[in-house]
Amino acid sequence: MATALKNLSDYNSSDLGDPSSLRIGIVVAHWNEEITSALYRGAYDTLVKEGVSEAHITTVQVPGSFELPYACKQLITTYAPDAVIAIGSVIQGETKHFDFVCQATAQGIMDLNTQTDTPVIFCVLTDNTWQQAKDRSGGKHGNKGVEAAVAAIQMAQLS
Ligand code: DLZ
Repeated sequence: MATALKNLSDYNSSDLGDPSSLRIGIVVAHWNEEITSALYRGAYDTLVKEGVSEAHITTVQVPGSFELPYACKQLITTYAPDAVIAIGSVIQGETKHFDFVCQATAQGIMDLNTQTDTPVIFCVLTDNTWQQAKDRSGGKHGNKGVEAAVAAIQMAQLS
């Protein structure tokens, strides 16, 4: 089973069932756009490769990761997706902003998972350096967007 692996980038397609009827929302933060666009591409391409119809994928862009929970909630209300993927990249700076943005984003997304019937996948990188973010968005540690798409397909089929 794919979830037995530490890295979902190594998933088996046969574990994913039939995703052809699933409706997936994606919310992507503009901040650190080079990283988030690579994550988005990894997620989108994986959804389509595994059989999700492009017509069933709705994408919304927000300014930064802090805005992800609000937009995910709006998407759940207006589009009624089977799962939502929240994509962001927070990179450590010289102030405490990193801690507040990471904490608020993670808590907001967790709240949606417990307070709505729609799974929201946490595809927010929280890195100390730009290189660490590059390594996880299509570099030597794979692409966490791919993993988020796999998680979304699996969680969407739980309900
Ligand atoms: C302000 C801010 C900072 C300092 N760093 C990041 C970051 O690394 N990644 C990210 O996604 N967003 C960052 N932001 C922006 C906040 O998420 C948010 O968009 C603004 O505070 C406006 O609410």
